[in-house]
Amino acid sequence: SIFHKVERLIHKMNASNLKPFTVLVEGNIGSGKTTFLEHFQQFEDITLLTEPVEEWRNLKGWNLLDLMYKDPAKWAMTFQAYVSMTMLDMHRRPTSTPVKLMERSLYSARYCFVEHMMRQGTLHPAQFAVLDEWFRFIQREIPIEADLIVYLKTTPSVVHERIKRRARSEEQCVPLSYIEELHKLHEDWLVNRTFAECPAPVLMIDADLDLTQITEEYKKSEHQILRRAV
Ligand code: DGT
Repeated sequence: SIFHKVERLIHKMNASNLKPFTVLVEGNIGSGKTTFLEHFQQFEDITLLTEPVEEWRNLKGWNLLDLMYKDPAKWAMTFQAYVSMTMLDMHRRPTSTPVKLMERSLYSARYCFVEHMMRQGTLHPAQFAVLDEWFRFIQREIPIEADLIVYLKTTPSVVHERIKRRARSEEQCVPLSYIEELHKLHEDWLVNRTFAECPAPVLMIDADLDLTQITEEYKKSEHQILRRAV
């Protein structure tokens, strides 16, 4: 009936005006962020936003991820500029569900990846300054919601093995030392809180377990993520 149609429309409008409970899923390369998101596919109250890696691998035919790994000094700036844009797009994307689950964020791009490239000297200090100003500007001017961070904590050697096994072509020459550095930056940001602002409470999950056991571990976080959905 027309009444039900109007009611449904009003419900939809209300839902789109409400801010969803926003969860950022963070963790080292290969820590299982995608698998974690897939686990929550079964719940209809959750919108899943997986990381736009495919967009990074194909921008008008250009594979920015590959260019960045092959010649970081030349391409890091371009790559990070595009990562920021695609991340901001995800942060801003409206959702009609009460919960929004996002793979990574502008924060890990800045506090882990850009931070590492700056410390390594891969980014020139002037390039770093531009990216950092963009980050500060966005933080100041655009509301970025974050209510909970799920940190998939791993041991560097464990994820290094996984990365080799999954054999994403661009990542074939990723050394263990790089994974260790990224691990330290995640820890400093989310656990030790030494250099960067942490935008939400952190729920830590042991993500070293292999696929057959990890579901149990994931289930432990369902309560915290879904209680906002009712
Ligand atoms: P998962 O599901 O935990 O295995 O996650 P991955 O490994 O598919 O996703 P992620 O974000 O850890 O790594 C994506 C690739 O992009 C990886 O080769 C690292 C590279 N990368 C370089 N700079 C950035 C950045 O600023 N942000 C992100 N997310 N990735 C970056």
